[in-house]
Amino acid sequence: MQPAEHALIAIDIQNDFCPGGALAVDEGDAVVSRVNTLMDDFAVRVLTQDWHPENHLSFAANHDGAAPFSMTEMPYGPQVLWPRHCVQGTEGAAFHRALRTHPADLILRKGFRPEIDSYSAFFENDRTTPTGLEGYLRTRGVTHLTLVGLATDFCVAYSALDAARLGFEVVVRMDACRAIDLDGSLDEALSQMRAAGVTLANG
Ligand code: VGL
Ligand code: ZN
Repeated sequence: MQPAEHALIAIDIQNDFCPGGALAVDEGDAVVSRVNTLMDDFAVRVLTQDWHPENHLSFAANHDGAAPFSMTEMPYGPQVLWPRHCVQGTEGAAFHRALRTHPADLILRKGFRPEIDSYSAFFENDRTTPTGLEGYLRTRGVTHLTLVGLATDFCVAYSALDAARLGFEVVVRMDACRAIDLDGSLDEALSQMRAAGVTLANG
């Protein structure tokens, strides 16, 4: 059992990021059993859910003629245009059916504003609009985070980098994460996390 100030944050283990989903991550479902086991080791457990409205501007379909996985410029910087995924209330947005959700203390939803994407569990993609998670964790006395889930190179990495910047001690359990790996995004995310002092662990 981890000490009381250590939290487990499981990022976006949802059907659309698992095989057969709209934005499937290779072996995304392979993280489920590891996360289910890890949950018993932590006193504080948070699950996040990517949770987009139909008209979300991260969807290629909401930009005339744009192809999925192409890039666009948003007021807050470059943004990948994704296939439509994790639409609020759909089966794709639901947690993987084998994920143990009952032990979670908090389920945090993000990406619900149509005009701004939110990879990180802490800030939206402008890197300044807070989700509220920092306050939740601090008021519970949490100082150490273990991050798991999908996808290593997007929502997990952005969350880890923000958490490190906020002063949390951060471990990413690589064996309980899987990546999208779009144009070298995984290598880039790994080097950014290492440079930020995030510990990349394997079991
Ligand atoms: C994610 C792309 C778009 C993720 C979410 O959970 O990593 N990636 N939305
Ligand atoms: Zn998304």
